[in-house]
Amino acid sequence: MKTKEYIRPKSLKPTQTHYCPGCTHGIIHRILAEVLDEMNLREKAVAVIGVGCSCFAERYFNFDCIDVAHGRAPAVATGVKRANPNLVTITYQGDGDMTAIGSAEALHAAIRGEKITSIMINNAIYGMTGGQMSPTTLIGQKTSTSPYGKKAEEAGYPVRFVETLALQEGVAYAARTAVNNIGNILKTKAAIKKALQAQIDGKGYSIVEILSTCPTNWGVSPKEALKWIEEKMIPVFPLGEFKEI
Ligand SMILES: Cc1ncc(C[n+]2csc(CCOP(=O)(O)OP(=O)(O)O)c2C)c(N)n1
Ligand code: SF4
Repeated sequence: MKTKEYIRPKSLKPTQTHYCPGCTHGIIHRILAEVLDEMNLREKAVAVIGVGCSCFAERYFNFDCIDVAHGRAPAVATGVKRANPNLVTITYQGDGDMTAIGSAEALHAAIRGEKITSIMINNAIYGMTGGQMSPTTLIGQKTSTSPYGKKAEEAGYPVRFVETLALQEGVAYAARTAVNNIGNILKTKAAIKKALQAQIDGKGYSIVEILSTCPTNWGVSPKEALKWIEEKMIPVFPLGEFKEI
């Protein structure tokens, strides 16, 4: 029988994470760590980490990290990159962090064509604070602040943020992927590589939005959460590359 040895990427620390069972934040951490190792970027990388369930990511990543206030990651990343253009600067943000309080910051970083890369973890909810409605919450989805289901006439439609950013001239690469199965995990890895390469080549802003689970606040099992991405999220948030220059 063929076996594969699990080797921890150098860009991840040998420690446990605090994420709930079935949360795919951890898978995305590993993908990013593998990419940084494979592209030999560990010593050049700076992750600017937003507020949300991933706010402790600096305990797990084995490269430089900065924790910043809610929504402000693109501004801090801009400062880091402009101060030292040789660094590879990555924002790691939830959908609440990026499309609610940080929407203006992200949009303007894209408009300015900042040579930074954003990774947005879209789990259609505010995970850390107990499952409140986010701009990405689906129509009809029950959350702690929409207990009868989100209504478009009250709260608006789920925001397709990465498509909006892709329209901006300063954007070099924009994609949406998911981590609900092996094929999509591999596509996520490829998209992160392309996004970082666009930054390294000085082409402009790059973003990968990743559909991710929150079984705890969706009220489903880890296995059902993977199905939930497939059946409920992907029809609303289509996967694909929206821009590549
Ligand atoms: C200015 C500000 N407003 C609100 C909060 C409270 N807060 C902390 S995390 C969070 C939600 C984060 O959700 P998301 O970005 O989707 O990440 P997730 O936890 O789902 O990974 C909120 C509202 C805060 N810390 N600062
Ligand atoms: S609350 Fe949701 S996003 Fe946060 S760690 Fe748990 S499953 Fe993950």
